[in-house]
Amino acid sequence: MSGKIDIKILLMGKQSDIYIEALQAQFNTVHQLILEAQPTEFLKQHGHEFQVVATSNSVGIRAEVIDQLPSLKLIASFGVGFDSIDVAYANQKNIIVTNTPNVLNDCVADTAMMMTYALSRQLLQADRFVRTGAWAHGEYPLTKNTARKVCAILGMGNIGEAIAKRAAAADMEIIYHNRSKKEHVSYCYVDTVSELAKQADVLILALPSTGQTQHILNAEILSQMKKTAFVVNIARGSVIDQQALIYSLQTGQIAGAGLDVFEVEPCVDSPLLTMDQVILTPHYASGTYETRQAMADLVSDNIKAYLDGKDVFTPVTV
Ligand code: 8YV
Repeated sequence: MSGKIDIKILLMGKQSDIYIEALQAQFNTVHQLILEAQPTEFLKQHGHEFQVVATSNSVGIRAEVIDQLPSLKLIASFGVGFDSIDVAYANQKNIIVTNTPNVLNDCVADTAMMMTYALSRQLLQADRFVRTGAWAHGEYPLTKNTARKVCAILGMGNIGEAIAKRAAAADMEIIYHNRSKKEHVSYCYVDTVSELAKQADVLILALPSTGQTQHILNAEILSQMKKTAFVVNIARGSVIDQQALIYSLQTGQIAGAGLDVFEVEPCVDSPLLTMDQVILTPHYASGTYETRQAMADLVSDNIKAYLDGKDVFTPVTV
């Protein structure tokens, strides 16, 4: 007796060890589709054997694949974002979809603040200044405060709130824009994205990727920002027009950017790579052992709840 739950789970795409091991610790069979030499043929022959799919926001699952899984009842995803999952199609077929919200709020908010501090204080440039020996020839130029600067948050969901809490502790002035004003938060609501961007010293994007948020930060809005302002994106690459952002950085329309997410990932070839005033991280905002373990555990908990006939913990509907 292994003590594991007797179920066959189909795992989509390439996933991290921490996620695979968490599933394997709980469930008897975790079948990794990526290990199949002929995945399409495999799905044709065995697709009907799976009631549960595990995936992630980076891999997702589209309608065409859902159609190859006629017994599918649950899609459990690792990640808060679900833009890569055909949720509407799944829901229409009475397939439950779950994500992993909240357990990653602290980590993602920390990343946004880390970038805010690092941009204002030119952390990476100052580090290079010491390493290259430039310090021997004089002092590092002065940098900027974060305290008493305007932290403008676009998207006041759970992650936006976690960022605001940290920015408030850093003595920043917080303003935000969201689809609707949040009655339970006391920060100053700004009616339009354009007004938010104009007032920002740091503009932090913390909103989901949807049809409505695609390129919400575009050339026109970037051109209205302060020349001293920074843009921080811990949301999705799609929410910024990356070409327009590159242009605004090249022409000094804004002072710098901290980007954890990109229009095309992995980001391996872009003018951004050689810009000194830009901080680039590899979509790792939720990437700590603790948070990724909590995300993996929440995927397992959702699967177990479904198998026990209970309500799943974190369902997604559109
Ligand atoms: C990913 C993320 O989960 O949660 C999200 O939506 O973007 C990240 O936390 C992570 O990259 C694993 O896919």
